[in-house]
Amino acid sequence: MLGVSTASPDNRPAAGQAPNAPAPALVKRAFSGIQPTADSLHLGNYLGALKQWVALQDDYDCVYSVVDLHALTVSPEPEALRRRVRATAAQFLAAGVDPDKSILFVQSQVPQHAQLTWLLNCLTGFGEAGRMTQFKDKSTKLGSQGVTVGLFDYPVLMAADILLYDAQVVPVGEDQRQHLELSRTLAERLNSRFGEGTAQVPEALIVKATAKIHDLQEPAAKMSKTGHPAGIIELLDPPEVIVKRIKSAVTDSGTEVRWNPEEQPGLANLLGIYAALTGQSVEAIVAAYEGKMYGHLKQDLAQIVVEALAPFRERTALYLADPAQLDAILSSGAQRAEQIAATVYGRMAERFGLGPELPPA
Ligand code: AQP
Repeated sequence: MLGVSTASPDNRPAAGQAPNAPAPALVKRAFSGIQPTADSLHLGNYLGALKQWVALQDDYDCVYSVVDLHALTVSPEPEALRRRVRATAAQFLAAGVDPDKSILFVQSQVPQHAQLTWLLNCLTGFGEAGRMTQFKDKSTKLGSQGVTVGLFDYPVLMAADILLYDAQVVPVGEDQRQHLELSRTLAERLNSRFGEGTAQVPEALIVKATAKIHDLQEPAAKMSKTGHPAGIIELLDPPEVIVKRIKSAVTDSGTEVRWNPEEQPGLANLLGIYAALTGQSVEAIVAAYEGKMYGHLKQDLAQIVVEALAPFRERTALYLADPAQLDAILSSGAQRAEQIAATVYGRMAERFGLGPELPPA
């Protein structure tokens, strides 16, 4: 926990506050999660989400989760899921998530996520959930035989993740905007049905420049764990793979380096990655490559990515070499997360009429 807050660490009301209301915190809370659906995260996950997570830690009370219940929607092998939970947590830590500042935990270790999902299911319209574009895209790819109720319900579980921590901000990439809107709608619905203060209405924190890192082979699509393998840069890729992927990235027609996302989306994607990793503006990069060819830019960018990811790979390996320490960090994080989640779930469940009534506020 960071800075000064009127809320106790578990967000219980301070003395003199109504027992059945969210505690007003001076320090805003951020929540986000990433699915353990691959052994390595990719550059889109890092630039779109994880980088913001790390930056928020100094100003926000941060809660970050390896969302393994979400990963069940792609039917992983049990052993692969266990391995990826640890690998994903190790990558959060290697990227700079600090367990002394932030709560870092595995979603399935806090039972209130599944419990609150049920309550929210009973407030979510079937048509409303069916309009989620990610569900439509994924279910089209899977075909009717492969689509589960879990995949359909994914955005409701995500709303539960966020509302359980009274989160004000949710750092995510552009692809999660619609899901975030549903979380906001459900929070507002809880407040209008059961009274203001039942739920905190969250805001998406989406950084425009890195909101959508594109697939290197298919620049119209987002870089994705389930995309074309040659279109992804995995954070744990060895240097030779990174160099090969960047050199073979699709860069549209033409040879000059310029910023034109509509006509040259492949090149614009490389410029965006370059800018995000070096902190330079796109204009400065374009000016520096005046008179040079795409090949020069790709060669330099490959070096920049290799150098940026080398220490990350080393730190991840160190965390993975000590699974007992990793498990201890996650177990302590789960205890801290559950303290908050139990209080918020209790408040919401009571308003639904579950369990004994609390004394009036
Ligand atoms: N290409 C991207 N650009 C920017 N942000 C991205 N994110 C994902 N891809 C990009 C952000 O990363 C976080 C973690 O996402 P997730 O693992 O929970 O699920 P996802 O969005 O489905 O990620 P993937 O890797 O792209 O997986 P699949 O293949 O399943 O679609 C989120 O904040 C997301 O916005």
